[in-house]
Amino acid sequence: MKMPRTLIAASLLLGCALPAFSADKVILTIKGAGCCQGKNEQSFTLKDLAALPQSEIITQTPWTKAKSRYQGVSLAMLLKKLQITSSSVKIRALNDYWAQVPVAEIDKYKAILATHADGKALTIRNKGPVWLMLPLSEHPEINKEQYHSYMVWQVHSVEAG
Ligand SMILES: Nc1nc2c(c(=O)[nH]1)N[C@H]1C(S)=C(S)[C@@H](COP(=O)(O)O)O[C@H]1N2
Ligand SMILES: [Mo]
Repeated sequence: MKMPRTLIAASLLLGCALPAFSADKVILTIKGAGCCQGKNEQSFTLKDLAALPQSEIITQTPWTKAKSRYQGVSLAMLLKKLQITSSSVKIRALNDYWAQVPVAEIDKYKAILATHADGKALTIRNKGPVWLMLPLSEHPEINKEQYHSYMVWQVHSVEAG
């Protein structure tokens, strides 16, 4: 069937109105020697992440005024599931930013890879699609520079070591 030109134009326009990533696009890759059933890495779409058990952190951050309810997978759970046993992980952003985060802190404070804030998927503009979230409001002792530096936004990969 030949598609009318106006219909093509309309779908292109609609395409532009959609978010910069869809539920089926890879947004996160976990890497590590021996990780992921011997594949050394595993990639996740937003849909894949949403299908895993979800955790929540309700907190304020230095970059957001009001408290929000952040939802996503527990990073400790994901590392365990993928057999990553290193004592730290390198969390890389879409830009050149990265942070080396001790797994002990990830475990202790139940860090999450937030994909939603107040029920809405995080967009790149709003520090998504993935933002490493820590419970700053619940634990004022970690509301400081060192821990802020762990809170990588626009995360695109997590590497063992
Ligand atoms: N993607 C990304 N996440 C990031 C950063 C960054 O530059 N890019 N800076 C980190 C550091 S070192 C800290 S202290 C805070 C800095 O936030 P600010 O630049 O708003 O002060 O966010 C952290 N998360
Ligand atoms: Mo920082």
